[in-house]
Amino acid sequence: MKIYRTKKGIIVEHKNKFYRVPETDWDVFTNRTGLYDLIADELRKLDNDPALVTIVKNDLLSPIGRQEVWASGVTYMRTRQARMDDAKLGSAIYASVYEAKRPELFFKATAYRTVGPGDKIRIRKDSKWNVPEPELTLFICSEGTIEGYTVGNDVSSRDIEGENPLYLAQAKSYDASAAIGPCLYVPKDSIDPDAMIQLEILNNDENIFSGEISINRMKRKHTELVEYLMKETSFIYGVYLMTGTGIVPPDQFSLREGDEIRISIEGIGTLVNTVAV
Ligand code: DO4
Ligand code: MG
Repeated sequence: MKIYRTKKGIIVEHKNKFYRVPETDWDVFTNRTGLYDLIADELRKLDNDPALVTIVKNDLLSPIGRQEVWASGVTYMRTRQARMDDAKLGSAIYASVYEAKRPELFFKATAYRTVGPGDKIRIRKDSKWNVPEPELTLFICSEGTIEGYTVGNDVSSRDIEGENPLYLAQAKSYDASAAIGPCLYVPKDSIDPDAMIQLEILNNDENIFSGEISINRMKRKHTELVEYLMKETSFIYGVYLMTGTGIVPPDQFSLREGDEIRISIEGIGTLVNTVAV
């Protein structure tokens, strides 16, 4: 099932039918253990309304309430190598964190710094090398269980991080640096372990980069990332966790104002954003 946050309320798509749910608070509706079964049961009392498709098409908001967005780093071999190449002060930390028991986890964005489908994401004015990072993003409820998934974009400044890894927070966290959407995907069981992530970047409707990777290329298990995230930190509304990128554009590529970024993950859908400065 897919849960959409829209300007006209919360809409659930389940088995090709659309339902408007009475609950209006996103966090109350989503932050529950066993979410799929709870919602499937609630839908039995509601009527399918095919007209809701129009709202889902035209009035989508980012699927976030009061949650924080966190992110994982260096979880794919491809990004381990790219970051080792970029690192001006030495590449050892990236090799070591890729192998280490403890994963790299970092705070990415508050809800108000996170944009949704069709919105503009931003690149920093003080950076010359900016890239999208298309990432499977977990939704974890406050009890610590993975209840759903969305598509995430961990927009990053490669030159700022490459200059000094202690600049990571500046390379990663600024206004409109994170995008998630188009929905919260809540499958009955876990997401297909072979699901593909696809990235396409367009400029004036012309494709300027595309890449793809399967989520099965990730070095770590989702539960392992969640275990570390929740060790000493509570998330009273639940939390989003981006799981790292395995698609890295070539070194000469940098995002420009007006570029359109399309990220698709099988089962979830496509997140589309344009770039602003
Ligand atoms: O180590 C820095 C961040 C890595 C990251 O964002 C990623 O691997 O996706
Ligand atoms: Mg990332």
